[in-house]
Amino acid sequence: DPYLNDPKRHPILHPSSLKPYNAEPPPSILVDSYVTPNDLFYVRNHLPVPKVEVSTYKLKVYDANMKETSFSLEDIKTKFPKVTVTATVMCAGNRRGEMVKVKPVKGLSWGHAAIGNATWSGARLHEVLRSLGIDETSPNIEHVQFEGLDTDGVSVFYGASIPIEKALNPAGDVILAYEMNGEPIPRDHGYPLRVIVPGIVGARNVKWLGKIIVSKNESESHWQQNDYKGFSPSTDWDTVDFKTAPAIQELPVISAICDPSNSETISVKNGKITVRGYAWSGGGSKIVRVDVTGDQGKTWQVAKLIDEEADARPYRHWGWTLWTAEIPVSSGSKQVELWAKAVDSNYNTQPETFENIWNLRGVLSNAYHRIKVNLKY
Ligand code: MTE
Ligand code: MO
Repeated sequence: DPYLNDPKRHPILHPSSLKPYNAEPPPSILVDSYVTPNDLFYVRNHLPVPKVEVSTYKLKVYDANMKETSFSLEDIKTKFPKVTVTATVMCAGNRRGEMVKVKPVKGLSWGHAAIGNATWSGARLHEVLRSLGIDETSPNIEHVQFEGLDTDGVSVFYGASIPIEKALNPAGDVILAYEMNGEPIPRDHGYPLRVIVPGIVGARNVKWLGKIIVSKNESESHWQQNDYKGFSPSTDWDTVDFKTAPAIQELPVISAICDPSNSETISVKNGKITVRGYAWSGGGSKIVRVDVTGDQGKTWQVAKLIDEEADARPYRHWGWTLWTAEIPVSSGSKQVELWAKAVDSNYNTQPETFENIWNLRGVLSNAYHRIKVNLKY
């Protein structure tokens, strides 16, 4: 069993698959702290967790001529300044469980906690690349490919790529991270080194980083080419052509209600209930507003944003925004339906329903979040 060496996991995590291991925490945990604790952070593995010995670990970096340079973990820690970036990582399949209600899709049935926010410390990718003479003037480079050390035991390794523009941009804040929330990165999250690509879909944040390849082409991996892409609601498995769609990079704006949870019974105080959740947008966009309604959109309450990144510069809002809203409820009502939607700094907002964003892989599932709760007085 190749999964025998997988690490122990926190019992509170709710698995959607055991081999490979995929799990998310109860959503209410997400709003308890700005930074998600390491052992409660969702886990998305496609393969067994590799057992990496730091003493023999090497990161191999290849330039466009396939010239190899290798770095030990110590090299990455000592040859480059250590920086810390707060960034949210979200799976493209977060909230897929809601899209499935329109029509079945292929993919793990995630709730709304396949997302987490952490501080990541490590070396800046652009400094590592520049130390090898790779920069904006290098010919024939358009992508930076990452390969994980996790393998199916035969020939397949996890891989993904990002555009060179993101990788070389100092304000892109891409880092080769060896710490998560001030601790060595846990095994499930990429020990000893993973790339953190802020604002970009989780799938490109490659864990257990083994190789970096600067190249003309995108990664050839299954997960870059034939997965993690969006399609029209009318595209089905007979008509889908993965070559026609771009790989997901920056994610669209999303939000979710984490407390209360669906069908929970909560207390009404002074005619109001308190609702808490998260909001986030890809590409470094800031969350500027979250609207919540308890009457199907007749009236919207503007949530109070707990903006821990208030001083982040434009296009560099990598961390999520937690929020809280007070929603009036009509006296005596026994149940209320709550909807939440966020607005980002591009004034993009979430679609109302899943019908017209449905896609066969169930990705980019960011329609209004809707729950029903029971009221007690
Ligand atoms: N990196 C490797 N090497 N193997 C993987 O299976 N999964 C990706 C990404 N990086 C994956 C990987 C996906 S799809 C997501 S959503 C994130 O890691 C999940 O990161 P986490 O498990 O630390 O939450
Ligand atoms: Mo993912």
